[in-house]
Amino acid sequence: MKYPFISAAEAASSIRHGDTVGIGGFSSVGTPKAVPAALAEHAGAMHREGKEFKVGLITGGATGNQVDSALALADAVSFRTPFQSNKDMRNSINAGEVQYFDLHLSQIGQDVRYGFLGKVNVAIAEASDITDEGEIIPSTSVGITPTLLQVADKIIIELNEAHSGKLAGMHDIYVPAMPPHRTEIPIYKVNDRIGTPSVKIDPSKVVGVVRTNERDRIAAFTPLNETTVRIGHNVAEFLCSEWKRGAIPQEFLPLQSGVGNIANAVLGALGDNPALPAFSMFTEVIQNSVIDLMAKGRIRFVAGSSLTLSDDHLDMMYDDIDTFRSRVLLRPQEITNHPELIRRMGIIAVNTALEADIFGNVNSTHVSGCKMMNGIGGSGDFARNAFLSIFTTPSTAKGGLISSIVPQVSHVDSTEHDVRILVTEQGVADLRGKSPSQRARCIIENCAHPDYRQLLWDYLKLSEGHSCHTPMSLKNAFKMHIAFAETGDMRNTKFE
Ligand code: 0RQ
Repeated sequence: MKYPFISAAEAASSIRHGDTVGIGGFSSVGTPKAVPAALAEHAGAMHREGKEFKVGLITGGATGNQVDSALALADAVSFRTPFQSNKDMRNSINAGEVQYFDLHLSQIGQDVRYGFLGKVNVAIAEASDITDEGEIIPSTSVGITPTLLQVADKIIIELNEAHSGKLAGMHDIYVPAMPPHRTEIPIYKVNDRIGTPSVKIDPSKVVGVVRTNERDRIAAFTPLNETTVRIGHNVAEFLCSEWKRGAIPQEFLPLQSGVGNIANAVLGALGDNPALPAFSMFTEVIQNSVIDLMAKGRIRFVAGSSLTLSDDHLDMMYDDIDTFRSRVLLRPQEITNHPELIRRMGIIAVNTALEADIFGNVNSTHVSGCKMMNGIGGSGDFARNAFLSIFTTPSTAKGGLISSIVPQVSHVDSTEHDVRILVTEQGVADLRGKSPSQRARCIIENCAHPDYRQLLWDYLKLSEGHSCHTPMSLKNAFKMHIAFAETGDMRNTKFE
């Protein structure tokens, strides 16, 4: 071993109050585990001595409990970017204790290299192996780890022996050059390899290597229900009819699928639809359903940034690793989500909305316009640049008290210009080539829940006819949200 072995506590003690710490990992996997926990303990000890201790936290995406819960509960984070999906971190963000900024996931790596977020003092990254030359083979995700290792002053490596010897050869590491010297990214097909299988680092920066032997703990998905099954079916039927009429090429196009329960259900429905040909995926997160569909021969190849798999699915892969190694590529999120590549290869993107308005603007992040849920993730990267950008949502939330179709979203993540198709369990709204008032009719008719349809027609009627392009009533646009805030039920809305 080229680098010294140290304990997690020794590693954590090299981190100072005020440091910006870059922690590797993506979509809750491939994140370091021992050092963040030790860092939380170190912060707690400093606080008990009456000393200040907070760090800025930059990650690739979601990091799981070992990082976000531990550090949020220890009150050890000053700022956080770009994506989280952890209850404790979410509470700290919404309480104003952590300054959080939400960014498209394709941008965070380059923002770090551009110096937009200041200096990164320490990078902590999980490796599955370290080569004899001292190069790092990442574990189950790549995220922005290559960038963090490149820019940080100090490097701490967690060598996770639970993955050692399994993942070598599955990574394709490529970091674009700095403008104005950047050239095209030479990926023309999903399975083109352009990078290296490991990350080269400067040995003089390495503080030490901490040994671990622990898998990531992936939360179980909520079982499919009637609503998610219907949404999946509607997406699959829509894509099938587009394919049959020749709007999607015969060999089909690569697919991106978002995170969460609904995305998992949609992918399952697409894969199991016998009318559709087997397809490839160009996505960020490789979820359980992808491995199931690969085993059935329905997905030919997948490129993503993380293997966000439960233990049984990771075992399935490890048991047949040679086959999977030839059909799975793990790349930095800057590449998996790159606008140039998404547009070039004609990706079909399917992401989830919290709410959508009758014009097709989508809110993926903020409950009632103010409370952060997770972050925009890669949904914006894909939605803007996709061949077809589809958003899905159940037509209601919280047992029908909330309509997910509203006159005006309370926060905008993907604009009406980026949303081509909206799907709920009620049906499909194809927004292509439609004006705002045509879109409003199409969405109310096809996507709104019957309990809310008349309310939305009423809104449209009183907003139209005062010589404007987009039928909108400033007085009434948020009345449904206000009714929920005041009475706990959007059905109590009274328009003026
Ligand atoms: O709350 O858990 O308390 O019941 O929101 O909703 O229906 O379980 O949906 O798990 O698929 O997540 C948009 C959050 C959906 C996710 C979002 C409440 C609802 C529930 C979750 P409870 P569901 P999902 C690429 C793509 C952004 C990032 C992204 C997400 C909870 O998909 O984070 O797209 N997307 N990345 O009850 C109030 C509403 C609501 C609502 C739902 N209108 N108002 N609450 N909920 N609608 C991948 C990456 O970026 C890595």
